[in-house]
Amino acid sequence: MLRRSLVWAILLLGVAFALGDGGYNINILDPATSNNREVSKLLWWVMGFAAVIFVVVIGAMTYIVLKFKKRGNEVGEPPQFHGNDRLEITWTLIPFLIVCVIFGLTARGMFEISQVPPDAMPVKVTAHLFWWDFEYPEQGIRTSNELILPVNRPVNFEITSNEAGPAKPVIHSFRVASLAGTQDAIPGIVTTRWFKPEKEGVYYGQCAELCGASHSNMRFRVIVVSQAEFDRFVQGAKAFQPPAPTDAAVAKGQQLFNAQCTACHAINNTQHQSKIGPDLTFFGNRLTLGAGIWNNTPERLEAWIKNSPGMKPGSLMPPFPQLSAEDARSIAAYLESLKVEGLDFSKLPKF
Ligand code: HEC
Ligand SMILES: [Cu+2]
Repeated sequence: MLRRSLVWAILLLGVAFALGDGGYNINILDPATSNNREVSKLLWWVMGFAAVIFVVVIGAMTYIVLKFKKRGNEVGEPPQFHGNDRLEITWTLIPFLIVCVIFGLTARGMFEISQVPPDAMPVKVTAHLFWWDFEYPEQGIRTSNELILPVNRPVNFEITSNEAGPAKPVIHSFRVASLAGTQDAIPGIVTTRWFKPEKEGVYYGQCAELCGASHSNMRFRVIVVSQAEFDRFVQGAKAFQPPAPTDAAVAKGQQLFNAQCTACHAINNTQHQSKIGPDLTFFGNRLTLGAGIWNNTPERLEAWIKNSPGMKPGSLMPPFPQLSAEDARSIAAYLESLKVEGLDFSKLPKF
């Protein structure tokens, strides 16, 4: 019985590992920024020392056990001795030197990481229950849950936590395994962190501070694209106009959206600019839904519109049971039609 449950547990764990990251390679040992390279270098140094110490200690133990084991006809206690200055000084000095080397490497890494390049592009990160807001002061645009960045340009993040609605803000933490370590988002305080992404791709981000019922569902993506693609995205976002619907269902969706949803959601260049909920400008280009937890499909979106807290525990978006299935479908169709043509992030590699 026990053995069988063990086998099942191991099997399930294996399956969870195989499926769990949804194709993402969430790994600090595969850094895509100079900062993370510093950190993983340090990790390798410490691992190297640990490996040497392991071999020396286990080797010495094995040697002593074999050399001093009881031989056939020996009786009584073996000869006792006390103290060995040379040995004691050696085993104090070596660890001391190792700690000095690790200290030096750490200090150097911390210094490198703390130097913000002067040409860094500022991005304001605001963590909310349970989603992420990104503002680009230089470009004058805003995105939510998907942060689009140009490759090879340093970015300086100003990170905080706030709620525009009635809920009280709590502490969250900004983390993208391959790009940056963990930086807390604290209400009333702005913390900073910078990095320079070096590889185009979609990176997996996750809140790293227990913040409530949907902490584990508080994810995001960092989408790193070429400078040309980024410029196209900024142009598209600034000039964005919700297309005038030609389809009757989409027109109905737009009307319902403007009546029911714009108290909390903004779309660029319309009079709807609330920041209580995520920005939905060109939602049709989005890869994900619900702060990075599902792929963005019309079916999921429809279900989300009807009952967001039912899909994501603690979601501060109210359910809309009064909307008929058809109404929800037309709102979903309207949101999916909000698109900048020619932008497609779905083909980028995942990290
Ligand atoms: C009271 C404020 C409020 C209203 C009204 C509201 N929402 Fe939301 N909405 C939110 C919040 C808050 C979230 C983020 C929830 C989360 O991910 O935890 C959200 C998330 C979303 C998302 C997911 C965005 C993303 O980046 O993944 C969509 C789509 C959405 N809302 C559509 C709608 C539609 C359509 C309506 C109208 C039928 C609506 N919302 C009404 C507050 C609101
Ligand atoms: Cu959080």
